[in-house]
Amino acid sequence: MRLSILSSAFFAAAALAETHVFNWTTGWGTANPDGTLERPVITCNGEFPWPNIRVNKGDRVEVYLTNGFNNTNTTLHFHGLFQHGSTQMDGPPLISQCPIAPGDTMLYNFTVPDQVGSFWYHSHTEGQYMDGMRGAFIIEDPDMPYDYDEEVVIILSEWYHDLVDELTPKFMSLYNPTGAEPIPQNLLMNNTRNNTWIVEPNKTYYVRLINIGGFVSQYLYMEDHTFTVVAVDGVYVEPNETSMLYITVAQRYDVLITTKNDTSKNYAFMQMFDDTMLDVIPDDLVLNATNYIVYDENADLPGQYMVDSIDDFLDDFFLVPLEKEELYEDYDYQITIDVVMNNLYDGINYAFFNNISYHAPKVPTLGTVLSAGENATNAYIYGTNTHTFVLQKDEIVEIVLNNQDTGKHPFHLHGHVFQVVERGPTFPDDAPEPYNESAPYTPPEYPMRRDVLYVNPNSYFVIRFKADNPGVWFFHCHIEWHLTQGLALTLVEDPLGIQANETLTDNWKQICENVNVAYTGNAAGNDKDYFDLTGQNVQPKDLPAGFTARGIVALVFSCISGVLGCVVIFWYGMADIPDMEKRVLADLNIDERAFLAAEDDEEDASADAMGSTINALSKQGTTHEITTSH
Ligand SMILES: *[C@@H]1O[C@H](CO)[C@@H](O)[C@H](O)[C@H]1NC(C)=O
Ligand SMILES: *[C@@H]1O[C@H](CO)[C@@H](O)[C@H](O)[C@H]1NC(C)=O
Ligand SMILES: *[C@@H]1O[C@H](CO)[C@@H](O)[C@H](O)[C@H]1NC(C)=O
Ligand SMILES: *[C@@H]1O[C@H](CO)[C@@H](O)[C@H](O)[C@H]1NC(C)=O
Ligand SMILES: *[C@@H]1O[C@H](CO)[C@@H](O)[C@H](O)[C@H]1NC(C)=O
Ligand SMILES: *[C@@H]1O[C@H](CO)[C@@H](O)[C@H](O)[C@H]1NC(C)=O
Ligand SMILES: *[C@@H]1O[C@H](CO)[C@@H](O)[C@H](O)[C@H]1NC(C)=O
Ligand SMILES: *[C@@H]1O[C@H](CO)[C@@H](O)[C@H](O)[C@H]1NC(C)=O
Ligand SMILES: *[C@@H]1O[C@H](CO)[C@@H](O)[C@H](O)[C@H]1NC(C)=O
Ligand SMILES: *[C@@H]1O[C@H](CO)[C@@H](O)[C@H](O)[C@H]1NC(C)=O
Ligand SMILES: *[C@@H]1O[C@H](CO)[C@@H](O)[C@H](O)[C@H]1NC(C)=O
Ligand SMILES: *[C@@H]1O[C@H](CO)[C@@H](O)[C@H](O)[C@H]1NC(C)=O
Ligand SMILES: [Cu+2]
Repeated sequence: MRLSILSSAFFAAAALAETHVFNWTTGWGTANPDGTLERPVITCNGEFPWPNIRVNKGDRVEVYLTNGFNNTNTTLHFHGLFQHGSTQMDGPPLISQCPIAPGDTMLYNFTVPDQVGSFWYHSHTEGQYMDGMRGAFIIEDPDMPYDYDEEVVIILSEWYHDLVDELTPKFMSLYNPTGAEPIPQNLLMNNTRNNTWIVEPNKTYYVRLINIGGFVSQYLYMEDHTFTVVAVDGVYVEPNETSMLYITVAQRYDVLITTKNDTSKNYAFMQMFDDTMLDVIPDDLVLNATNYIVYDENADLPGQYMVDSIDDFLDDFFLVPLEKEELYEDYDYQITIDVVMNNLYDGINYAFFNNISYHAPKVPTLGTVLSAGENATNAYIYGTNTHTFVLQKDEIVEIVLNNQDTGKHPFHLHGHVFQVVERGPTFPDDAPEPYNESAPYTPPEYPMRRDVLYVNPNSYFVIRFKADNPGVWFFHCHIEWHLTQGLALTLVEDPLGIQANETLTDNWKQICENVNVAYTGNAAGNDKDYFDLTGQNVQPKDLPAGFTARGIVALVFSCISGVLGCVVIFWYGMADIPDMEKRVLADLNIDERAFLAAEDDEEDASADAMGSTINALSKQGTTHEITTSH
């Protein structure tokens, strides 16, 4: 009797599990989401925006993704999914798959057995998602713990007028030595400005807020309504009511919003840029975007709603998961990484974990895992610039992240949600504080869990997770600009477990062959000797000794103001380096003859202007002595 009940329940569940097939081809079209400029956007089967997807827990998803671009590779990542046993479907190029070449089709085939809630999908290639290749991915819960009347998805993002392909070369340039990120033109809600949400009175809405942006965090607040947070990043939490949310890119907040009984008035739903993340704030940038909660379409629309302070946003650190998971008391393996932004030999500003800026290997890291046999447990074979850590099956891993940068960064771990053990407050620029493990501290009993967590400026966070999901998982800043700068590392979790349980599909291998990328061998593509990394991809060399990042800034200042020509600046301590001038010019790929000619013509003018550069620099606190040459 008992057996038959069990088996019919089993068959009922199996019968209900559906397979959803999507046949998507990328391409270009035009759209005008912010109402101010029609521009090229990435389309899905010729349509923009990309669809929001909805499946049930336990379903299978099969996405045939055809690269319809003629001149660029692509890939697709399903953000927040664990991909148990299917790390090859996770999406990041040269980590868990090869880039999909133009004209080629990859089948993303996976199930969603053990997760519910608000997720999203996006291209994981070259910032493509900021041009529109992204959408919501919702997994319905048959056992939803909260009551509500209706469900609504709201996607949020920033929007640029220029294409990523135009912005990236300007961003990753000698002439942008401080790594200033491009400034977006607008904030969008549901891919539009001034979004109208028509509500019914006296109803509770389950609202999935998903930030599908690539750079800026947003504050969210509503006129005379409150959010009750019930889930973050696919993890239910004890309800927490707040009037203000702070949502970084890639984060999700599921909230309950109860509408009023009275329908006579409409209300504002505000999005506000976290303008501390912007290097400059153009005069015409609308920092506060007004959207509408509409009860009566014939009534007036509200103007901007102002608040006294944005400081009282809900601090996600204090949320308590509904499903209690005790703090992992101790860790087995600790990874400590310092976030640094700095210039290399080519003058470009890169981002680093410790002294490593991520550069992709020649063989996708998963290919190395699956071809290396027993040597897959040795991190060395994955190459220097993939910054790979090998994790043992089921060990408790702690990541300590010290932010030596003055900005906030939202970090994302693929394949897991992690416990948030500690997050430091903002510290001043001149006194950053790393994590001090021996300082007395009582961590939360049931720490918050999520898959994207921001770190405060000049501060730190500490997270823990159990290495119970064999796979190759990327850990990176979700600001696309910073990922381009290399703010990423690779976790190879239980490599022998991956070998035991995962077989590459023929399609996966074909994708590699069609783009001419080997899928066996070490990071350098050597499949004879896994310990010979000759020819691996590495980051540019360091700046010459004595030459500082600030020196690059000063040099570029003097080079880009055309009147001046190029003037070489000698820093204190640099004057006695032989051929400094030649080396710096060569290092920065500046044509020496042009430089010398300009220098002769402009020497006097330069000296004056140099003075002001020096003043500007000394105002910024440099202690170096600066003199011009000759
Ligand atoms: C996907 O669509 C393309 C173009 O419409 C078609 O040629 C292809 O057969 C379809 N593939 C699948 C698996 O349905
Ligand atoms: C949104 O409203 C602003 C003024 O509040 C207006 O300037 C703008 O044109 C509107 N945009 C759209 C897309 O309707
Ligand atoms: C490639 O696609 C772009 C954008 O659609 C188009 O402008 C360009 O002409 C195409 N190039 C070729 C060689 O087809
Ligand atoms: C596509 O990826 C391959 C392999 O990484 C690379 O060699 C090629 O340059 C890429 N194509 C483009 C257009 O970026
Ligand atoms: C997707 O994967 C499942 C499990 O491996 C397999 O049975 C199914 O045939 C795959 N789908 C396609 C279209 O290959
Ligand atoms: C946002 O768009 C989705 C469809 O993509 C729609 O279901 C939802 O109601 C919209 N929400 C608002 C607030 O406009
Ligand atoms: C609000 O809804 C509840 C039931 O959901 C109902 O009992 C109540 O009368 C409604 N109030 C108004 C003012 O519509
Ligand atoms: C609407 O009315 C119901 C009862 O009629 C009450 O319980 C509820 O609190 C009211 N809602 C609001 C937002 O005032
Ligand atoms: C934006 O909103 C904030 C908070 O309500 C307010 O202090 C600020 O003045 C607003 N800025 C503009 C330009 O309206
Ligand atoms: C709600 O959030 C606040 C911090 O914003 C925190 O102090 C409080 O403990 C939280 N309560 C619950 C039940 O999560
Ligand atoms: C692992 O590396 C060692 C040392 O290079 C080599 O002797 C051995 O054959 C390798 N094992 C496999 C399975 O490739
Ligand atoms: C392989 O997967 C099965 C089922 O998910 C699991 O029970 C087993 O432990 C895995 N084996 C390894 C070596 O990870
Ligand atoms: Cu970042």
